[in-house]
Amino acid sequence: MVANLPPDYHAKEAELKDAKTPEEKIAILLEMMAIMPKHKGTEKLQKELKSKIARLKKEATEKKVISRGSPIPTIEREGAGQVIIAGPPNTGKSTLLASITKAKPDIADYPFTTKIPQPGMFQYQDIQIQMVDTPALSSGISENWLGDLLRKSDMILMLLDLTDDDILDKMDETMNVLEQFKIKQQNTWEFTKKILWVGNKIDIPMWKDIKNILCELYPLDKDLLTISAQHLLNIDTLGELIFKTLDIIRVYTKIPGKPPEMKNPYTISARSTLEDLAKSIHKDLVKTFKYARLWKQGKGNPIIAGREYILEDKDLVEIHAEDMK
Ligand SMILES: Nc1nc2c(ncn2[C@@H]2O[C@H](COP(=O)(O)OP(=O)(O)O)[C@@H](O)[C@H]2O)c(=O)[nH]1
Ligand SMILES: [Mg+2]
Repeated sequence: MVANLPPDYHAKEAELKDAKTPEEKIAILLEMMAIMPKHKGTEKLQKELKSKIARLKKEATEKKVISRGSPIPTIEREGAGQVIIAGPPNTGKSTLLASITKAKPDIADYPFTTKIPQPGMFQYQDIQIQMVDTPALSSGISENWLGDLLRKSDMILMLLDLTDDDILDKMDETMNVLEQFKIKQQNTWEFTKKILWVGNKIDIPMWKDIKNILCELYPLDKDLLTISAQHLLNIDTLGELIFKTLDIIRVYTKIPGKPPEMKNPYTISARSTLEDLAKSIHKDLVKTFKYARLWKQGKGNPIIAGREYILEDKDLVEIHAEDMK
């Protein structure tokens, strides 16, 4: 029996007795780990809890193969792209969604607050990007639908907590789940999805030390954007990097003889041609397309461009089509 454990800890212990599923038990045990003071006197207890969690995770994974019937959450894609905010527990995923969109997810200082995915729209300059908050990536707890959601998305925003002493364990676990979901190849740093790596909570000074520890083991040095979701630090850069990672461009259009439509640009994959643009405007336009007058951003005179012309961000396009009558 360890003396001097905080009352919260004992409350969780009581909760644990009532928990039924391995998932519930793991969530409570992780909370107990978080609450427990970390010193010599609690080392044995920490070990016990860790091995209990490991056992339950194994049990949960085995059970998952046969459990069926619960509704599978899916999120319909909206806007210029779908970005899934993923990561270990308590890294600030829900805080980020609440900070940059109008969505109101639950936020709490204990793990596994978020149980189902929740979308919100992020306004980046003149386009809207869909951000989806998700439950933590955790082996034994993460369900297959989360893997589906990640694989179907346009990109993953992997949010890490740069104030977490256990960041290496969390990364290890995250990598395992990504492998299980077939998003990461085993023993390589290769992913089948575009991932933007983001370190959160840089309003707390210790972040630099933890970032160094992280970068010693993972090739993230140049690729890790550091932010504070709570204090809105580096959010402009986050927007730019999301836009860049989505690998899309904006194209404004105008109808001959009318002023340009500069409010609602089309968003299409980078390196798309005028023909691709025509396709996304209307299927008939692909057949009737003759040429386009095209203005480069900041240049006064239009150029005349054909189907194969490769578009760039912020091009303004006036399509001329054959009369089908
Ligand atoms: N200091 C600090 N705390 C944060 C920041 N972002 C989130 N948190 C806190 O971290 C805890 C977990 O946040 P939450 O958004 O629920 O994390 P999630 O489990 O990843 O969704 C909460 O207590 C938040 O207030 C941040 O930028 N700075
Ligand atoms: Mg959450």
